[in-house]
Amino acid sequence: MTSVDSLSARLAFLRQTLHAHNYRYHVLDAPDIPDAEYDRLFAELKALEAQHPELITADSPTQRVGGAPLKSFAEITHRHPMLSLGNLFDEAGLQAFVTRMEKELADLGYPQGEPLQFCCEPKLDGLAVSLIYEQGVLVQGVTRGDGQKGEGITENLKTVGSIPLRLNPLPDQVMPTRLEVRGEVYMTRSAFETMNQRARDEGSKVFANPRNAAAGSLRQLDPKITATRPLMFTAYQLVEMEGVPVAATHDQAMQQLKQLGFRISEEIACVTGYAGLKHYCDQLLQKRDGLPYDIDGAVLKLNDRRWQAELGFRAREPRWATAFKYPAQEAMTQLLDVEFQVGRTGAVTPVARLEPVAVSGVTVSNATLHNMDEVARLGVEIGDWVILRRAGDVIPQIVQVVMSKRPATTQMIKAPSHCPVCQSLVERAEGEAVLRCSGGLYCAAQRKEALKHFASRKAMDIEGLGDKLIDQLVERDLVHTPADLYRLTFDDLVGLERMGPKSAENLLQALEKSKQTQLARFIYALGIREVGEATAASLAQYFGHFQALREADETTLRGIDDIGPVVAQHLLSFFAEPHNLETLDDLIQQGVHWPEVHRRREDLPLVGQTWVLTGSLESLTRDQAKARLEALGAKVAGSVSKKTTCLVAGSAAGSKLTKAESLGVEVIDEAALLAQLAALETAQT
Ligand code: I6G
Repeated sequence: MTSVDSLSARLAFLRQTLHAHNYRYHVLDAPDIPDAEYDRLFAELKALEAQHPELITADSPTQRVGGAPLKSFAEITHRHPMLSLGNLFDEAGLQAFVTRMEKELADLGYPQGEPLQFCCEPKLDGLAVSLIYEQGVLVQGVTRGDGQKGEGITENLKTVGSIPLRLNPLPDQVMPTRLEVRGEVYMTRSAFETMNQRARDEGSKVFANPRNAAAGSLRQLDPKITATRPLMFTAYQLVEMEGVPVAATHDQAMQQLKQLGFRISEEIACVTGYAGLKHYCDQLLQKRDGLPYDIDGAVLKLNDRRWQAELGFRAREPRWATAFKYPAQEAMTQLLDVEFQVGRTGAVTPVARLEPVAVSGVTVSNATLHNMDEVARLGVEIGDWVILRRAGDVIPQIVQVVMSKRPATTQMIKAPSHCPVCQSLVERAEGEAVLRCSGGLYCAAQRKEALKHFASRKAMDIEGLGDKLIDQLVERDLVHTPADLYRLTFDDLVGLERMGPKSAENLLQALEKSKQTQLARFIYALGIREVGEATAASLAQYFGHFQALREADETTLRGIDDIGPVVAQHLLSFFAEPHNLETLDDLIQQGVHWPEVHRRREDLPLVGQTWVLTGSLESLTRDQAKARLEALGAKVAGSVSKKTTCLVAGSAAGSKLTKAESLGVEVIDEAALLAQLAALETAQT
C-alpha cells in the first residue's frame, strides 16, 4: 500500500468512526466513548486535513464547525411545497377532524368498518427545515419560508450535530440516491437557559424563548456563530426517497429515518380512532411540563401513506394530518407593581405583581424579575405591558416589554436601599447581580426562610411545621434559631392561631421524631448557600462524620467531586461563623443525631454501577433518588446504554424503558428501588 493509500484509509477510518459516534450520541442517546477520546480522533482528522486540504470531503465531521460568512441567503424553491398544518383546539374540533376524515376516506373507497390508525407525535416549538441528501450526502438545507420558496441555510444546518452530514446505509447496504426529509430545529429548555445565562453574564443578546433562540441562530450569516448555539434537529416527515422503497406507514417511515441517522421523537405513538387520539393528546399535555423541550401541541397523522396520498391536500394543508394545539406558554399582561422579597440567604429579589392572566393552562399573577440587572436589561417599568412566559417547571418569567403599548405614565423600578423586612442596609457585593439584606438572622424574613428550609420534607422533615406556623413562631419571638424549635413547649404552641391541643401534641411528637435523621439531610437542612441535596449527599458520603466536615479546610473540600471554589468558600464561611457553630452545638445538645460511619468510597455497595432513572417517581423526587444512589457509590446517568446496570422505571416511563428492555438491562420499579435503598442504607449504618 502506498502512503497515499494509507492516508486515505486513515481519513476514511476517522470519518467513519466519528460519524458512528455522532450517531450514537445524537440519535441513540447512548455514547460509548468518553468525550476526550472523541476529541482526540477529531483533532487527528483535523490535523491530517490541514496537511492535505485536497482530501477534505463535504461530509467530513470537520465540516460542521462553520464555513465562511455569507453575504445573504440564496432563495430556494421547494420541490415539494412545505405546507403548514391545520389547527384544532378542543375535543369538538378533534371529533370533527376524525368524522371528516372517515367520510372523505369512505368516499375514496376505504374499507368500511376498518378503524383508522393514526401516528402521533409532539409538535416541537422550533423552526421547520427541509434537508436534501444526494447519494447519502447532505447537499441542501432550506427554511420553510412562504412554503413555496425558502432560504438556503445549508452551511448553518451543517453545524447542527444531530443533522447527519452523511446517511447510514439501510439494511443490505442500500443508500437512497435522493432523500428529502423535514423536521424541526429547536433548543432544549436547559440548553437555552444555559446559553441565555451566559449571554446575560456577558451582556450579549438574550433571547425571549427557545424558539426565538433557534430561529435567531439559524438566521446568522456567519455559520461560525450558529456553530456555538446548542441546536437540535428532530425529523418529522420523510417527504421523498429515491432508490429505496418508502415504508407503507408513517411510523415505519420514521423508523427508516432513524436507521438513516436521524433523531426522531421519543414520544411517537400509533393509536386507533378518536378515542386513541384523545388519549394521546391528554397524556402528552400531562407530560408537557416535564419534557426537556417546548411543544405547542400534538401532530396527528393518518398512518397509512397510501391513504394519505389519496386524501391529498386542501389549500395549504394536508387533509391527512393536523395539529392539536395546547394552551400558549406566553401571554401578555400588565405589570401592576414590583415588590422586593427577602430569601433565606438574604437575597432581595424583585417580584412582579401582574394583572392575572392564563398561561399554559394556569392563572399567573406573580413572576420573578430575578435581579436589578434583569430589570435594567428588560427596560421594564411599572404599568408596562409585558410578555409572560411559563414553560416547564420553571417559575413564570417576564421575557419582554411590549414597548409599542407603553402607557404615558409608567414608573421606574427602584432598588431598595434598606431591607423591606428588617430595615437593615441592602448591599450589593462586587461582581454580584444580587442585592442582599445585611441583617443576617436578625432579619425576620431570613430567619423565617431558614426555618422553613430546616423543617422542609427533604431536610429535617418536621411534619406539621408549615410556613404559616413558622411565620407566627418568628413573629412572636418564640424561635430565633433552628435549635429553639426543639425547646418549644405545649404551652408555647397551644397559644398559636389554628393550633389546638391535639395539633400541638402532634407537632411536639414530629419534632421529637425529626431528631433522628441522616447526616446528608442534616447538612442540607443547615441551608448553607449553594449546598443543595446532591452536594449535601456528596459531603455526607465523603466525610461520614459531621465533625470532619466542620473542620475541613479548603484543600480537602476542593478535592471532593461536585465541590467548586464557590461552594467551598460558602462552606468555609458558614463554619467560620461563631453563631453558626453555637447553633450546631445547640442542635446536637437538643438531641439531633444521625448514624455516623467512616467509609471509603471503594467500599460502597454500588461502586462501579451505572443507574438510570426514568418516568415519574411518587414517594421521592428524582434528585433525592439520585442523591441516595450516589451516596451508595452508584453513578447516575441520563441515558441507557449497554453499560447501564439498572433502570428505575417510574410511571409513564417512555423510550428509556423500551431501550433498556431491548438491551436486556435490569429494570426495577419504584417500590423495588425503595426496598433496595433501604436495605443498602441500613447495611451501611
Ligand atoms: O409532523 C409535523 C410536525 C410539524 C408536520 C409538520 C410540522 O410543521 C411544523 N408539518 C407538516 C406539513 C407535516 N407534519 C406533514
